[in-house]
Amino acid sequence: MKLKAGDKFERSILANDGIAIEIVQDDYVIAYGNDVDLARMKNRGVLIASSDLQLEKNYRENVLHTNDFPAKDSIYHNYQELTDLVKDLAAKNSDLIKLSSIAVTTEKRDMWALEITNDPVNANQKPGIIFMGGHHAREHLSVEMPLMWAQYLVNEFRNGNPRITTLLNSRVIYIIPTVNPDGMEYDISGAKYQMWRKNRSRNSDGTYGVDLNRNYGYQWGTGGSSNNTNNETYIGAEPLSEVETVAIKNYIDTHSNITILLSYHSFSKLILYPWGHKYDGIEIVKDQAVHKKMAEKMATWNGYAPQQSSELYIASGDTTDWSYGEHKIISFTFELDPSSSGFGGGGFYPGASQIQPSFDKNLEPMLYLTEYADNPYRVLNVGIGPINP
Ligand code: 0X9
Ligand code: ZN
Repeated sequence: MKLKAGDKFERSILANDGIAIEIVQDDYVIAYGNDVDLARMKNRGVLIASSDLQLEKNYRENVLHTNDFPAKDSIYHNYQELTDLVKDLAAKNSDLIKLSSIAVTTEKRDMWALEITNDPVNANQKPGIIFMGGHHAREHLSVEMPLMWAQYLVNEFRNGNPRITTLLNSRVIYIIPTVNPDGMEYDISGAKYQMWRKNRSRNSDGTYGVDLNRNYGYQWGTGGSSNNTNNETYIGAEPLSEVETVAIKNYIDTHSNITILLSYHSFSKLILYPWGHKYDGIEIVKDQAVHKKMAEKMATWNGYAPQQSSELYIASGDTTDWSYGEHKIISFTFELDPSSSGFGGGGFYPGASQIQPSFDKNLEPMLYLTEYADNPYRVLNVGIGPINP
């Protein structure tokens, strides 16, 4: 649906009403809504159009598959393929990768974490950085990025790439390809994409799903999220009510060497950083400066727009407000390609051709963040200093 909203304040009012905003334009936003959402928005007087023709066209083109990606998107990994890939990669590179299951989801799927370094025994003493994808079920491109990153690191290390050798000798890279295994499977479970966002928890009233990016425990439920179990941005019964978010929390809590976090989402081509739950910037001046400087630097490589999360709209309980708020980890959300769902953009389902270009443009940002994991504040010194082993 197309909804009237001319600034971050008007967008936040919609976010407060449980709407998951996907595209922000100067005077309107696009969001996906069910009939109840549509009626509510009509009542509010903000409904411009109930559908987006291009979106519907994309949707129709993706029909006629069963329990897997449609043929044209088969290069994307379903859960079994993802599991096979990480197990195989870890088995063949046991000197570099430790694979662990950090939780078992409601539907009994393992949530995989890879720990990649050239010195697994002393991993915890090395500066760490964490990459994750797939918080939102339909954002499949966000799962491919961390998967490709893991493979890239191993391949380039084996090829003797000196930059990667230095990185794996001096850093530990934690990769959680999907935070929402149940949701990603559900999204491809029918004859067409389900356009699903949340996980697959059974709520007390029989509805399904909690928005994992509203369920973290920092300033949880303070805005831009919904108490309504049916809504896209349902916060859950309490902070960290979900096995998936608890798994991430425990993993980060117990890896105090992690200094930087990147959570992949899609889409809109943005680089976001805290705060998301309020309009104020980060109070600690040097932390605000590091986020801003890093975001702006990364934007020169991937062409995404760097900004504070709440410039988009207020949202509380997201990953990065928690990881920064709780642990002072320098934290980013990337909203990957495409920029829109219109004019062949593809929205959540941009197709196979988008995977490699998205990885290529985000490779330098990932390398950059990893290099600075020893001390992100180094970016505040002029120039890019040498890597600190
Ligand atoms: O709303 C979200 O969870 C993220 N966007 S998405 O389209 N992938 O759902 C953005 C979260 C960024 N945080 C804030 N805007 N506070
Ligand atoms: Zn998302």
